[in-house]
Amino acid sequence: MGKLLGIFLIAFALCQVSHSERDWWENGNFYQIYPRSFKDSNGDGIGDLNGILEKLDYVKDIGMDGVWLSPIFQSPMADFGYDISDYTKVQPEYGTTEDLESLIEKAHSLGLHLILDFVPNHTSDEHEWFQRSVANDSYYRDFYIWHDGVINATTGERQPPSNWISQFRYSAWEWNEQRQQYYLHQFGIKQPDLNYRNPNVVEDMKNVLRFWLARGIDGFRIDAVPFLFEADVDPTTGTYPDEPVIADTSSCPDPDDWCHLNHIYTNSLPEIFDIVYQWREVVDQWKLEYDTDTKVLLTEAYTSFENLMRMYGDGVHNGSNIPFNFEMMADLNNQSTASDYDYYVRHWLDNMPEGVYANWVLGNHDNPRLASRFGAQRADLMNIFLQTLPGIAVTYNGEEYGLEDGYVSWEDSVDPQACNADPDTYQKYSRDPERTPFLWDNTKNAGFSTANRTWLPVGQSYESNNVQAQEAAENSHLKIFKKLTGLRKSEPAFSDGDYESVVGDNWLSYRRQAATGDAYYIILNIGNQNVTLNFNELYGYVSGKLEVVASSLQSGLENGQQVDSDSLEAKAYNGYVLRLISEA
Ligand SMILES: *[C@@H]1O[C@H](CO)[C@@H](O)[C@H](O)[C@H]1NC(C)=O
Ligand SMILES: *[C@@H]1O[C@H](CO)[C@@H](O)[C@H](O)[C@H]1NC(C)=O
Ligand SMILES: *[C@@H]1O[C@H](CO)[C@@H](O)[C@H](O)[C@H]1NC(C)=O
Ligand SMILES: *[C@@H]1O[C@H](CO)[C@@H](O)[C@H](O)[C@H]1NC(C)=O
Ligand SMILES: *[C@@H]1O[C@H](CO)[C@@H](O)[C@H](O)[C@H]1NC(C)=O
Ligand SMILES: *[C@@H]1O[C@H](CO)[C@@H](O)[C@H](O)[C@H]1NC(C)=O
Ligand SMILES: CC(=O)N[C@H]1CO[C@H](CO)[C@@H](O)[C@@H]1O
Repeated sequence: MGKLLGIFLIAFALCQVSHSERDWWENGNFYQIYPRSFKDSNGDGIGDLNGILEKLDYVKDIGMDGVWLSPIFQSPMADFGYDISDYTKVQPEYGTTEDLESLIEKAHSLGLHLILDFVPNHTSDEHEWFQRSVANDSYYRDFYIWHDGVINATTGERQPPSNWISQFRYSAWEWNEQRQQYYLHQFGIKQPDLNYRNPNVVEDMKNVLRFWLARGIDGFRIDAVPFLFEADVDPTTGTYPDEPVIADTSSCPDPDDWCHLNHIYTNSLPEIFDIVYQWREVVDQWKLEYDTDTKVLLTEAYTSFENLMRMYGDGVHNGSNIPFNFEMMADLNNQSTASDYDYYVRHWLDNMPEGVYANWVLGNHDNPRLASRFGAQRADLMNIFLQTLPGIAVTYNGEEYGLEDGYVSWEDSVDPQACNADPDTYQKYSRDPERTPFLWDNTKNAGFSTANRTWLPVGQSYESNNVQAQEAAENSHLKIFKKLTGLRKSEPAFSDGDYESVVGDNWLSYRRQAATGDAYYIILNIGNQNVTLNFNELYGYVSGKLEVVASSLQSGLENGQQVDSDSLEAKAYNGYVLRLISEA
């Protein structure tokens, strides 16, 4: 009796601590909505903000805490909204600022937090700032990176100030007739780079953050952080330093390709950290001043692991709350082994600084959907993995119900990366398949839109497999997902527990155990063979029965069912979440 009471008291005390100190985003579930494809409310074939508003209950229902929207700002759409012409206006096809305000209000009424995509690496050339900079308007003159160019000693002709190449091929410098100077564009010609060495640019971009904070937004997902700074003019030469050609040009022989150069002067410069720390100060300051919920920063940076860790903060300054962890998305594939899975979990957990949260991203709008990358049989396994790791889980819309990539013909392709290729090769480059419309139900266009033509085709059959059907089914990918997000909310083992793993040939098992002693056991059979596992051997002291808490759709097991801990059959491609039942 005395012993039991003691355990109860300890458990109670720990629960109190963990629940009162847990901020909304810590160990939270984040959902990426691709607004063009989520839900169309006005029948023009393009998803919009009011469509998202209609479906926000669904987002809440699947267990999300935060939602980030891919760009919705005013844009000529040369790059689907990554080319912004006004940071403080909503692109009309998505709605109005008032629609966004209604969406924020509805999100807050549901306890959801809404995050906007912030694209600071460049503006559109149609942005008023650029127009004024071209006109040599004094305040805007140095908002972008301008240079006279250099005179070629041999030809006597003017040429760009350095050999820098755009990500979209060819020189990153474009001559402007009106201003009679070159401007820098690390991406498209229509996307001039802002000059972050100009304090007015830094301040005006902070004002963009404040503009949306004042409208209640809960944070920002910051795009392309490594591209924010380039080396400054070399005072001895008066021009910019050339970047060296890569050592082994056989991997990228074309001198017009971005990959041909080693980007030591245009990528991941040390200055990028300071600007992220400054943005964090802006959002932290806002919270203090207006006593709001915590505002968060999510950062997108394809850079070195060391740089990602530094993005969190440098011990003096805090930085990104969630420096996106793309390691698994980039490096796990159909051939990965169980030890690869385990490696990427430990790599982050073991190296992140004190007092921060890990985060895991398995999919986004730039990569094939999980069910297509790892096989539909592994759709639940990947979600079990994501939802049972310590830290923050980020889900790309559709992955929760095992959505696969849609088919998009050459004629229907719209992604510039696909259109720059040809009918034979476009599928290798196209990101359209992972951007096809959401499958809500079995009505016209899967309930996405009433239009006769949608911006991308629906892309797959949806008559029997859609959100509504999965909600009605006795079991489904969606129901499994909801079970998992529910566990994260209710069980300290998932919100606070440690990670202890055992790696087999083609299976990974780990235990999540809270300080209270509550534990869950996960098995991921990644391989194509059934295996029988003995928990008593794997975890030493376990013996008795295990209860199935959740498992892949095709496992043949029901939640609540009991299995023997000394001979558990884990089927090929299946994932399992189990709990030990004490012996009676
Ligand atoms: C000068 O122009 C020639 C001819 O276009 C070119 O081959 C050479 O690389 C240029 N020199 C420099 C220093 O860029
Ligand atoms: C832009 O303004 C600066 C400073 O007033 C001046 O030196 C320069 O000649 C102007 N350029 C053009 C193209 O008008
Ligand atoms: C950084 O964040 C930690 C944890 O929230 C906090 O205690 C600390 O005061 C912050 N530091 C700064 C410089 O804001
Ligand atoms: C991955 O493996 C699964 C299972 O073997 C298979 O169904 C799927 O087609 C594979 N996917 C890819 C992209 O290779
Ligand atoms: C859609 O197509 C149907 C049948 O061709 C036509 O009657 C209807 O007017 C069209 N609707 C729109 C919005 O174009
Ligand atoms: C795994 O076991 C199931 C039955 O439990 C069986 O249908 C299936 O063929 C087995 N798979 C392999 C690869 O042996
Ligand atoms: C990482 C990255 O490249 N982010 C965006 C920066 O801007 C370009 C051009 O608009 C986009 O294509 C990228 O997605």
